Amino acid sequence: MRLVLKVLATTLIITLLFTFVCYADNPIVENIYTADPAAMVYNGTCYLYTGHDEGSTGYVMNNWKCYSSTDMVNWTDRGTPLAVSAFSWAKGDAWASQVVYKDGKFYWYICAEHKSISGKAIGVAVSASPTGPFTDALGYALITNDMTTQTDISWDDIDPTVFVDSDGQTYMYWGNTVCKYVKLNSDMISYSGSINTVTLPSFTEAPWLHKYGSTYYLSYAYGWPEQIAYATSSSPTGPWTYRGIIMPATGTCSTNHQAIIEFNGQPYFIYHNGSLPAGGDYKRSVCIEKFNYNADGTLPAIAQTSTGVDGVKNRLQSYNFPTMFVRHSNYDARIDADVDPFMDSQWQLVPGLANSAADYISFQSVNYPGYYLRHYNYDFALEKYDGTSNFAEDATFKKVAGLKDSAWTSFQSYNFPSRYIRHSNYLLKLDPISSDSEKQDATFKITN
Ligand code: FUB
Repeated sequence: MRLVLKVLATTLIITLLFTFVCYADNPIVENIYTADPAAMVYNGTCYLYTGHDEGSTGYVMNNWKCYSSTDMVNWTDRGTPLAVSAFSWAKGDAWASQVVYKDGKFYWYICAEHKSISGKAIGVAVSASPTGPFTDALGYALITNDMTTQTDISWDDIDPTVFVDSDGQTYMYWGNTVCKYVKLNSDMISYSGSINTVTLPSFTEAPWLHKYGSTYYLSYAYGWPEQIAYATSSSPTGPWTYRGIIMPATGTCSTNHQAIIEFNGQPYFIYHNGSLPAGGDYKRSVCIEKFNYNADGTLPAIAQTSTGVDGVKNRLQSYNFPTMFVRHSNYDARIDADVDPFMDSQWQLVPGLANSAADYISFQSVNYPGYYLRHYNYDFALEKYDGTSNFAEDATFKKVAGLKDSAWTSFQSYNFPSRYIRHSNYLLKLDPISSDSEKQDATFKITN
């Protein structure tokens, strides 16, 4: 009996692990909500530092997380090396942060709510290791709200990004509504000169400074809901030339926050969205995309995907209209030829949301991560998974031999097993299937 219980417990654990860890390539962390990524490459390893969303209706953020990887696909949880409680002057709001390496030490620049000076403030912790332990390097905040008077808001001193240039000079940019910067001293915990400001179109927050070749890139969250835009310069202090939007906003959360790095010669764009089940504005998740610079050094448009760095994208080809593929279109679902954008017809086939046993699958949209194909009144829609069992059942299908041709595939509803996915007048429906033409309409090929 004990053994049976043990086997059952092990099976349950494996099932849970499979459900929460294995199937989705984005987001990269699925057991908690993570936000505001920053990343650093040190000694052949990429270290990813994130915020930790614990709220539902507002930001509840008490600590920062660390993950590491040597291939950008498999990530090791390095725990919680830093919390707001490490800063005696801070009282909450572990907002965006960044870690950089300089002269044998790791410096973690954070923002948090100040206990006695109204508003957000920037502090710095230090460690001899990228994974900590980190301790407050100053015992007080480096930047407080009373030092900056360009705007009346109390949350303008947030989102520090720190860049160590090849000559060793270090720069810190930060801000909300107004983008500011200082030159840090070589001790990394003080700065020289005055606080400068930079004018960027529709600057909201989340600056990130990096260099590629001899060009400096200042990317940032633009407008609201936030898109990610960037500017370039031949100097780390500007003047900056605005270059446009890199990543559009998506429906899963209003903020975005990027980190742009290169690892083993491959550039990566790291950001957050609300694509986990029940995810949203205060339950965000860190995701990663590969990209390549354009030949002229400009950044390409980068789409958010569910498949991330190495996930498999599939298409569903119609049996009787073989030039047509299942696509989403205005949150509806249909078959179409010449799908534009192509990604509207790409699906990530993941274990069924209601049942992850073999052959049960769900269809996650590749370019609308977190959105799944579900039936509703026997019609189909592309909707954000809200974590409910009702949604999960409507979005789960059993892969069976094609009803018209057993070399192809048909998809049987999980909660209405007498019905199958079919197209009818090019629209997807969930119908009982009996006639030969219905069998053809309900038969598909899973292709690339
Ligand atoms: O996570 C709290 C705040 O939301 C960050 O500091 C901003 O960049 C935005 O992502």
